[in-house]
Amino acid sequence: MIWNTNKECMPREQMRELQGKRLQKLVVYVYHNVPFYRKKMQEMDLAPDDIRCIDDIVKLPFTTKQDLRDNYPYGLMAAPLSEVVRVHASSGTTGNPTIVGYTRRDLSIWSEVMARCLSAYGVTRDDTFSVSYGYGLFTGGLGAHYGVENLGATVIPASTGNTEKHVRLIRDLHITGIACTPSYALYLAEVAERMGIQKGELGLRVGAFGAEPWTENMRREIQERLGLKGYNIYGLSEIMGPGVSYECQEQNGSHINEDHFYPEIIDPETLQPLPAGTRGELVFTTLTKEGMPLLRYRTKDLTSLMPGTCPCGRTNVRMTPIMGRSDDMLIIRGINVFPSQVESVILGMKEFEPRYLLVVDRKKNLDTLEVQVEVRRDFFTDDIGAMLGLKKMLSDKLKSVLSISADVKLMEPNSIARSEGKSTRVIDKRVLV
Ligand code: ADP
Ligand code: K
Ligand code: ZN
Repeated sequence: MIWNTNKECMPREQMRELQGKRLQKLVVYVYHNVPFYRKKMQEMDLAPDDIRCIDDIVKLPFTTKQDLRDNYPYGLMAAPLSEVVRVHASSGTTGNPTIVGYTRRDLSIWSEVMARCLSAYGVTRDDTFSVSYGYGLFTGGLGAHYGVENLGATVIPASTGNTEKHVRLIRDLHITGIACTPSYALYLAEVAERMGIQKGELGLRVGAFGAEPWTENMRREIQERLGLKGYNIYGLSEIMGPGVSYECQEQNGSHINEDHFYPEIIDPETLQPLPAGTRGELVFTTLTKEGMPLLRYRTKDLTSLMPGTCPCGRTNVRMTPIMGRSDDMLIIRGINVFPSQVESVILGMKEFEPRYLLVVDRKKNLDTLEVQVEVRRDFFTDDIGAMLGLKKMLSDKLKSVLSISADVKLMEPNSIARSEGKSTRVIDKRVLV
């Protein structure tokens, strides 16, 4: 099911032309309405006229999260506040939060791209869909909400919290779809199991999972325990919110809504564009946004673009699953480690719950990595020999994948904190020193 065949299946040449036209318009718009961009362009000796086609995008300046913070709260807004009808903010653990603003047209484009995603997952007007991303300043809740309504399915604005009640609602209201973080999906499964409610009774059919990185093994685990098919949804508040890219039935990469969000992959060190198919930092330009348009925003998310056509018929470029953010890559004893690598190993072993925490520290000038992981109830025993065997098995696998040794700490079932939103996977004690 394709929501907007015209835009999702556009011939490549035509798409590039459309992107070029939109970019030209955008550059004129920000030049006149955002002093920050005008100044940057003037410093680079760049006039709006210099941008004539989409390939000229590489001439434009980058934008970073720090730029958003420095211009807190409304400095990067291009539309006057009288035209802005909604504001969201991203969590931002340190410093100023990042504020984003939407005009009426921005909101309508947001629900359009969300409807494209949901259609690709096979959601129809006959579905009843629970939105279990947090409602509020976070973009997940309201973003998904209006997408479901736009598509014409029935939205249940469950948000997070009160998970037992939510499980009963899923069963009683015949909820067939759910949008939430993959961590919350697992937590929901766990609560339903504890309540003695079978996945068949729940009747869930489709899940839209995102807001944090997740692996294929995590997908299998969630699908198995909730009895649904789980699809990736990607987005970030600076660019729009959820709905920037989405998986189709092929589940081989996520199609980018590139008529609105133009993607580039750059080398995060040199800032040079990388050849197609190479992994690097994802950069987006908002081609149509009015409220707070951004030029070449550096997401810090690491992925690659997949050129070529998809059997689903969509021509929009796909991105591979996010392997992590350049800022959550850990450097341990000089080796790059991503939490997602640890997740893959743990979720590939039946003895462990999909619950883990990485604790990084520095002892006697040497980096240490401790991997805490919950053992499944059926495998947790008093038999020390068995537990040591389990520990060794995981250590060996981690060593072969990460190329450094980790100190495995086996934890009792239910001992690692659950999350309703994005999970905390890493505690890096080195940054506290
Ligand atoms: P906050 O900044 O408050 O965490 P955002 O929604 O803006 O809220 O977070 C966006 C970030 O979440 C992305 O840049 C990316 O790192 C992560 N993210 C979102 N969707 C996915 C996904 N499907 N897979 C991996 N990471 C994701
Ligand atoms: K947000
Ligand atoms: Zn496809």
